[in-house]
Amino acid sequence: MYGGALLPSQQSMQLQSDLTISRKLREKFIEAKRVLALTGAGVSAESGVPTFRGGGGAAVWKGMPFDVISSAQMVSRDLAAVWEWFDYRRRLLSSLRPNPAHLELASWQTRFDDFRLVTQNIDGLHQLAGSKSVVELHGSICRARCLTCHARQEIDREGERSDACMQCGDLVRPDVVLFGEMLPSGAYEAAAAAAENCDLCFVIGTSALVYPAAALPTIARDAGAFVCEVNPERTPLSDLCDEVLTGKAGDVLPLISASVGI
Ligand code: BJW
Ligand code: ZN
Repeated sequence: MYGGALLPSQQSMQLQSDLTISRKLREKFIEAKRVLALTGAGVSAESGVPTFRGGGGAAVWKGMPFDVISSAQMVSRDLAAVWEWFDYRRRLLSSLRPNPAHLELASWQTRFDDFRLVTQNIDGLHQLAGSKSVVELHGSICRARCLTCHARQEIDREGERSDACMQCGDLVRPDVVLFGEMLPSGAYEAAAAAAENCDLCFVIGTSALVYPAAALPTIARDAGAFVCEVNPERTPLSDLCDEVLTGKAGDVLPLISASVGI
């Protein structure tokens, strides 16, 4: 049992910050059976992973906007440059650790009957925090994929990687979803099914600009779920959400749990 019963007089709960968790969200959090959390780059920001957009600008690598270097066209045109960009980021990641937001989400997987964590992040920090069965919509920076036979191979976070496929010897590319590419087979379908079936949906640390991931909260809302956004900034989804918690994920997610006494 979770010690989360609400007292009738409690309409909402003011926590040790300006943040107020509504009574409705607390009730949903206690009662929900099927919960979906969609995460984006903001959830890893407090671990030191740069976001793509925000602060009035977008990520740039050697003068190239990230949507140019992280594009399908660039894989065809200059695979070496694409690898240089991903190798740089993988090395940067090797010293970074999960933050309280990743850890809180990992603890939620045992709290609900059915908890689905769907991430747009490729950094593997959810898994390092202990989350299992994470749906990775945009792939992983810790895998490579063969250009010819599509076989996947793991890349050591800290070590060297091979340029060649272990199955057929052809060149490999990062196993990530670049602009204009399809999502991995089954990943979006699994995420959309979770959105259609959830009682409660959290949208955490995403600008909600990239599709089809950005469509998931709308699917959940249309199917009757309570949708809660956690982000220091407003996004195009804010207006459709039942609750918007303005703040950093590493502060807000532990406060949600604390508001129901766990
Ligand atoms: C905090 C915080 C803290 C800060 N706590 N929060 C429909 C309409 C229009 C276009 C399309 C459409 N459907 C498809 C498209 C095309 C395209 C698309 O969406 N384009 C839009 C940009 C217009 N989509 C695609 O191409 C997708 N493929 C596809 O649809 O296939 C079908 C198809 C194929 C061919 C033709 C047509 C259709 C694939 C998208 C792949 C995205 N890939 C990237 C790069 C991955 C590799 C790499 O890492 O380099 O994935 S792009 C980049 O954006 C990355 C992210 O996963 C993704 C989302 O970004 P995210 O996570 O939201 O991060 P930010 O930086 O944008 O936001 C951070 C947020 O955190 C901010 O809100 C901050 O406020 C917040 N924050 N600190 C909480 N502490
Ligand atoms: Zn191969």
